[in-house]
Amino acid sequence: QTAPNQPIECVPTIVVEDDRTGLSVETLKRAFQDNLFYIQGKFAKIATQNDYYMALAYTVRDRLLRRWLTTAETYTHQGVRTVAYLSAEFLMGPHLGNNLISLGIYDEAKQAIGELGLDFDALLEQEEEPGLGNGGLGRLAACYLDSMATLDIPSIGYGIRYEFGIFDQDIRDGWQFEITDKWLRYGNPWEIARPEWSVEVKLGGHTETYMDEMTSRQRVRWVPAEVVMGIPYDTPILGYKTNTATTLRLWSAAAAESFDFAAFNSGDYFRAVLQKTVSETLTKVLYPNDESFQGKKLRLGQQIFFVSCSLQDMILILTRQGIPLDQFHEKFAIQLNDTHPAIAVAELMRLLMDEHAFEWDAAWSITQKTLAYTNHTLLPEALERWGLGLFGTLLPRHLEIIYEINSRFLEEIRLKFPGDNDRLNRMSLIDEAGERHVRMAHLACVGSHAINGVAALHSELLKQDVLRDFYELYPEKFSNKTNGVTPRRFMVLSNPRLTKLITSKIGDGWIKHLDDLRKLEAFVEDADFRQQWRQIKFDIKQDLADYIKQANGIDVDPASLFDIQAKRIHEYKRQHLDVLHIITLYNRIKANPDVDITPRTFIFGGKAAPGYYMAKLIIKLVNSVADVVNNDPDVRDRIKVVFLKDYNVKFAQRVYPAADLSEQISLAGKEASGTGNMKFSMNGSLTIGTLDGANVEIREEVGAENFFLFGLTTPEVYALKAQGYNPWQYYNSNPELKAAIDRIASGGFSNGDTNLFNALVSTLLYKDDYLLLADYQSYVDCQDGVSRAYRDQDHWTRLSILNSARMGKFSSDRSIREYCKDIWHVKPVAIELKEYVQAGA
Ligand code: B1H
Repeated sequence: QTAPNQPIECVPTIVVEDDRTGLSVETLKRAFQDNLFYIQGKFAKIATQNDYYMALAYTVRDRLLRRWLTTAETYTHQGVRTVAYLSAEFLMGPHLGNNLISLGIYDEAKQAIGELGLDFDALLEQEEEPGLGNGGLGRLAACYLDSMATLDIPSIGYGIRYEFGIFDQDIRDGWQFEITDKWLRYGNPWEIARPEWSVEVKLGGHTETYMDEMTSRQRVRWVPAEVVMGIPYDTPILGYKTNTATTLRLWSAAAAESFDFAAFNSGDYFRAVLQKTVSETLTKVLYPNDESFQGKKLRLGQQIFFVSCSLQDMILILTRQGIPLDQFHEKFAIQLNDTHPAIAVAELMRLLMDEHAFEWDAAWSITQKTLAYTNHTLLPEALERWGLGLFGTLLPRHLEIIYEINSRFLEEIRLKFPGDNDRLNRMSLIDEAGERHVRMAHLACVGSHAINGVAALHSELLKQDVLRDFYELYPEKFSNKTNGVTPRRFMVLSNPRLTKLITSKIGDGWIKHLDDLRKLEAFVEDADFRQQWRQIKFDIKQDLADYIKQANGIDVDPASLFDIQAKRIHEYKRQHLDVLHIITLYNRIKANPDVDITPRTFIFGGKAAPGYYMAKLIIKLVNSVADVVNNDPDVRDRIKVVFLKDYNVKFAQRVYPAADLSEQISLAGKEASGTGNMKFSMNGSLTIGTLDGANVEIREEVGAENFFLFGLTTPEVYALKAQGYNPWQYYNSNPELKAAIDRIASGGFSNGDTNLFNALVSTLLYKDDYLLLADYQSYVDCQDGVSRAYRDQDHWTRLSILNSARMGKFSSDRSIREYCKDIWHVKPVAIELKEYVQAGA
């Protein structure tokens, strides 16, 4: 080391870390200041919070570029087998915190920012999250990208770069109010546009046959009415403590430069330029309807757009690597995230045949070997079916191909089930009843080699019910892949305090091997450990209470039981059953103000589809009940009701760790899996739930004695409906139920207005498709058990610890390993970082 004050001679012995790669606190500080100056172009004295956020984001991005580029280069050189995950939604949540954790520099960055006199948490909070999804399905895609990168699985996520993601939710006078999500307003530091890799997508027009001179065969040419350009935007997906950084490639629509110059030539320059906005409309906005199908032409346009872009991109990748196209299925395993990308079956056929001169049989073999389909719902209203008129207008060539697939497919069924015409009608890709439709789930089943559901129960119901005919024809295609969630985001990032405690006891191996959480069971009898666990939960609840005070102006007691239902608002999820329980407690208090009640805070969060009236009315009901209950002196603060507005990923990360009780109360047989159920439980929440979706497996893992079960089973639901369900019977014979419904109907939460909730009340009394009334008593009894259990805090803490300890199965790493082994046959590829070349060397 050179002594101070001495002149430095020739070669300095102090090696300065590179400002774009160094990981020490000092270097991070310098890099941050550099970026503020050179990227944001600001002196600190006029920099905004967003400038600071951007400076930090670029500092982090710089540090993952080496891994990202090296990963891409390695995959290209080695021509590795790659998973292509096709999804109309990727609900990524904020990137900054997650990348800091994956890089292993969270604490260093926090210190650096702190030493610069800035509030690190406020900078993280500043990030506008990319809300490019509705709920569970989109978030699952994001968790799977995290796990694939963490497990070093060569993979690429393909989707749509919506200019407006899921709307922001405001609550005004108790009603949901939608605000456009301008997430790109201040720029997105995580993406890199790659306009040089743009592709073109055709829409509309007609087809014609022609004689191919080269092969002397008849071929088909599609003459489109419109061509749209797809521009890829790439976002790095860094795995946790690994060198692998894969890519999320999202397509943005733009006008094709080369097209429709007829307008230019005719001198109508203005109209030609205006035409551009039509193309750009395609990726403007995410459809906000979770689990309800709307046959909109623009939506079908979005689907073909991102699917065609992605498939063409894969062909280009193959070409660049010098791999012949007949090996497409060896290079790529494509997973279809529900039927939203199912048009890939026809589009891959079209690309191979019309654009690359493959014959039908060869193209079909490649298509089937490449594609696999995940079903995410049993709800009939969510199944995609496109009217033939609309479909043929937008995709004339695809419709021809689908007809051809169908005629060959029906022939196959005729051979296997001679004379079974009903079966033919049920299975046809075309629904002939009424206006004719293309059935996208059937297309996906026929065109894929693998079909899976997302939880054990759901996969069974698929085989017995919705896809029964397909199961009978192709039993070997079916399997279950129970969903999982990433513990990096939903434990390490969102619950640092619990993470630290867990790691202090069992080391940090659990973050990559979640089964290791079982080691916590050894500490359940350690009173000191339980005390620390309880204290952490309390502190987190206190933080949420502070937030609620500031956001909703409601005082809540962190010692009360935090009972949370956070998810999309949907009748089948039964938020209003939760409300009936609250009203029941309220009625008990009104009947006897001194009744002994375990103090509870009921917290709701979730968005309703803008056109889903009943869901919006449920939000209004929650807020109306909150107004009455929270302000009634008889209640004496023993129960509180809170609706947290604008529930999104960022907010969810704050909510899961604060729950004592997680509400998973869908009608049995309706929730395909659920993933919030897993996130709550991992963070030490207990669950009250039905035997639905992944609840079944969660209960198996944590033990029946550690799970609050209620309600009808799926077979009981079927039986009750078959026998003729009559909600009045429950209403008339159950005084507490009747009183709860009557209080709503009589205007008890609407200042005497008996009209406001009429739609809700009469739906319950006259239809009740989701059997709230049938499950009511069982639910309330179970909740009474919850209240008793919570009174023994030490016992409750044991259950809480056991819930976390036994959640290993629900890591998305486990799910991805199963997909890799059973469906994709893709193996990990280690990424080796080469040494940087020293400057001047
Ligand atoms: C799920 C959807 C969904 N299932 C259509 N289906 C959509 C369907 O915009 N659309 O048209 C959007 C979303 N989402 C959810 O998937 C299930 O309800 C959950 O139970 C499941 O956990 C999740 C992930 O598998």
